[in-house]
Amino acid sequence: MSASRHPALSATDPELASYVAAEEVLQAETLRLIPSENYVSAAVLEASGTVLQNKYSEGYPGRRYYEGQQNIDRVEALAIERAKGLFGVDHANVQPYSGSPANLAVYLAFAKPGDTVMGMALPMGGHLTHGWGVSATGSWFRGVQYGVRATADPETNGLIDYDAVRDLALAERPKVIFCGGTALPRTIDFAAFAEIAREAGSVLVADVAHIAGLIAGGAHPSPADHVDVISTTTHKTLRGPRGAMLMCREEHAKAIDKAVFPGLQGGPHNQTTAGIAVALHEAAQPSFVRYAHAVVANAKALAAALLERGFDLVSGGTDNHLILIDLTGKGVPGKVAAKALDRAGIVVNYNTVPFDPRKPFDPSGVRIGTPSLTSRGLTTEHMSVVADWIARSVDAAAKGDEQALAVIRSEVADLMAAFPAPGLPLS
Ligand code: DSN
Repeated sequence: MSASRHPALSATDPELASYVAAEEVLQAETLRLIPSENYVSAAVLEASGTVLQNKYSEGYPGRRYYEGQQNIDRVEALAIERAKGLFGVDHANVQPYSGSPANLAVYLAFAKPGDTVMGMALPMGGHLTHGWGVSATGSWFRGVQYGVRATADPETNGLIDYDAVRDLALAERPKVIFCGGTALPRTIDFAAFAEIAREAGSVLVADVAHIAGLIAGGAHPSPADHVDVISTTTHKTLRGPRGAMLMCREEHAKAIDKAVFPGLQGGPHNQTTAGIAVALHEAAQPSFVRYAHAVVANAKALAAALLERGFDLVSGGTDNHLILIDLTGKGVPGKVAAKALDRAGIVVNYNTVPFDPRKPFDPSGVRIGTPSLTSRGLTTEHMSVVADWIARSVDAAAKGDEQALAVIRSEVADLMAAFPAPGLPLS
């Protein structure tokens, strides 16, 4: 970080400033493929680092426990109105600190400890907070879990088994059903989940953290007409600061608000609320519609290029921003591949694949996505180069060829230098 960009920080704490500067270089020079990450705009960065940081604001706009909220109320009301408009919902709460607290608030609103709750199993592509055992949501509640199909038919293999979801829901009658997840490359059928939840008498929650930006931009169907609650983080495809929102029908508004505050949290992070408001404004622009569709087009092109290079993709491809690669056939464990890719300047995360025989800390797959590279302006014409780099890196990992990884790293840095990253001064 140059002193002119953050003069006070550089003067006060040069050591910390040097770490931020190094991260800026890393984010500028590398090809970031983690599907839950992105680049926020300079405007979102600015809004997230303001004097709004200095305020305590327990309560909601017009109903606070502290005075001096004239401006904070306006900021939060603006974020709420923008969320309601963008997602077509009756009510929005923009205070959850992040996705996990947001989901905890949903349980607090609709279930009691010991109640049965249902979600997709983590190794199948769900999330810890969807009732998985090591999470509080799987120990304070009785979590029952669904997964994806394992069939010989490539048309259905790796897809959510809606018949099994229905059978489980009707057998268990969970208080809450979560749909959505963190490693789902295919479109979620919210209407099918709604039908199941109605039959089972369950509250249906769509956790759209990964695809919120695609929904906002019209590149994935919206759950708004089908579910009771929408839970989302704000920092993935939505391209906002790290935070979360809960949105719902009017009938659930009081329960959701009460669960977030005072049920679970204290004062909202007002500086984050401001960043969310800016991100929602950006996501309402025509350019964001183009962005959301470009994310999906890039992911489909990248999936096709990987298939051509002999990669095995869970579900055979993607409908959204995310691709889950099963590396079993390549003979390279996911962690080994992820670390080699990192040395090649390509940032991914190792990930379980459905029915993974390996352990979560040493799984068979890597998870990649296109939100960040699309934010930098890469298009479908670049995806064969990206697939080549991935193929060469995995090959180099198998052979222990560090020189090959170094060559790829320099090629990656050369291309990325031509595509400045939003919010970054370097590149
Ligand atoms: N950690 C997020 C992800 O990477 O998908 C989910 O919470």
